[in-house]
Amino acid sequence: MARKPSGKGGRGHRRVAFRRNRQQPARRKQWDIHPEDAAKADLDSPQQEAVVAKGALSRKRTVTEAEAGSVDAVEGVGEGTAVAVRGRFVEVDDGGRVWLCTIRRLLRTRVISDRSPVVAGDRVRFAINKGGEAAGEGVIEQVLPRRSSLQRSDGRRMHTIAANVDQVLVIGSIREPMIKPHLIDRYLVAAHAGHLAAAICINKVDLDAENEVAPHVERYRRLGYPALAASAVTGAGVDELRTLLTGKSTLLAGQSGVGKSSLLNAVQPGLNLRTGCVSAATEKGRHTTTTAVWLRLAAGGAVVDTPGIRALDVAMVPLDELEMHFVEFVDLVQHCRFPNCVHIHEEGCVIQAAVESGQIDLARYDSYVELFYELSEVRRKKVSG
Ligand SMILES: Nc1nc2c(ncn2[C@@H]2O[C@H](COP(=O)(O)OP(=O)(O)O)[C@@H](O)[C@H]2O)c(=O)[nH]1
Ligand SMILES: [Mg+2]
Ligand SMILES: [Zn+2]
Repeated sequence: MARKPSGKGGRGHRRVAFRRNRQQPARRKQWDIHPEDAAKADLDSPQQEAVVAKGALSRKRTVTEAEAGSVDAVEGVGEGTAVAVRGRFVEVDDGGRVWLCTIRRLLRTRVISDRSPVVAGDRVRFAINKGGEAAGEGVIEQVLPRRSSLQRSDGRRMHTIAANVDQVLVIGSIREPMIKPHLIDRYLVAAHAGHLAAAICINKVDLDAENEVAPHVERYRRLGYPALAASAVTGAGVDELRTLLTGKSTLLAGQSGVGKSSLLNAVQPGLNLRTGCVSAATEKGRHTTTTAVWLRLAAGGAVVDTPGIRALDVAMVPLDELEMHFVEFVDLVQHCRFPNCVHIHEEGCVIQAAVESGQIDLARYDSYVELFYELSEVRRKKVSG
C-alpha cells in the first residue's frame, strides 16, 4: 500500500484527534492516525479487536508513544509482507520498497506463548513513523490471519518459522554432496504432515556423467510429486524450476551446499544471494541470528530461504500416523492382516509384500523404517520423561 500523502492539514488534524482521544480513553477507535486512514486500512477489524485485552486500550496508546516517539510522529499506514525478522526489527515489503519496522509491544506480549509475533511471510499493517529512524521507520500494529504456518519444535515448544507458504521445494544434489534419498523423504513427510504441497529438485546434474539422476527423478514423479533435475552451472532445468516457483510461495528445504542459493540466483539473476561454503563456525553463529527470509520473485511468487535452520522436522508426527505420510502406502495399509500393523515384521503385511514385488521402492521403504524407529524413540522418551 502506498504511503499516505502527508499534507500539513492532515498532521494538524491528527493532533486534534489525539487530544480528543485523551479525553475519551474508552473510545474504541483511539488509534493515533487520521480517522480516514484508519477506515481505509480497516485497522480496527474484528481480528484486531479480538486480541486486545480488556483495559488494554489505554496501554496501547502509551506503548505507541514510547515506541514511535510521539503520536505526532505517525505519518500514515502501510501494508506489506514481512520479509525478514532481524532482532527487534522486521523488514516489511509493501511492493514498492522495504520498511524497517519495530513491533508494537502489545503484539509482542500477546503472542508470548508461541514466541513468534511476526515471522517471514506474515501480511502486516504498520504505522509509518515520521522521521524516527532510530525507532524504525514504522511500527507493526497488526498481523493478518495466517493462511498457513510452518512450525518447528525445539523439544519444548513450537516455533513458527514462516507463514503463508504454499509449498516446499526439497532440493538435493546428485553429487557433492551425494544425493541422500532418505533426507528427501524426511522432508516430504514433514511437508505432508504440515499440509504443504511438495516438489523435488535435484541439482548439480553437470556432475552426473552417468545420468544417475534419472531414476531418482522418476521415483518421485511416480509418487505424484513434481520432480526435476537441474544445474545452476549449466542452466539445465532452470526454466522448469522457475515455472514451478512462479505465482506461489515456496519454502526451500535441503542440506547446506546442495546449491539452493545458486539455483535461486539462476532462476532470478539479480537476487545476488551469497553462495559457497560456509564454515562450520559461521554456520553455527548464524543459527542464532538468521531466520527465514522471504524473497519476492520478479515472475510472481516468493521463495523462503531458511539458512541454518532445520526448518522441517518430523518429530511432531505421531508414530501411528507416519504411514499416512508415505503417499504410496495410504491405499494399501488397510489390507494388512493386522489392523495395527507397523509394516516391519508382521505376517500378512501388504506393504512388505509390495516392497518385495517392487511396487514400493525399497529406498522409500527404508526411509519409512528409519523414521519409524526414530519416532518410536521420540515417543519412548516422551513416555518415560
Ligand atoms: N558443479 C556444480 N556446483 C554447484 C551447482 N550449484 C551450486 N554449486 C556449488 O555448490 C556450492 C554450494 O552452493 P550454494 O548455492 O551456496 O548451496 P546452498 O548452501 O544450498 O545455498 C557452491 O560452491 C556452488 O558454486 C551446480 O549446479 N553444479
Ligand atoms: Mg544458501
Ligand atoms: Zn503392514
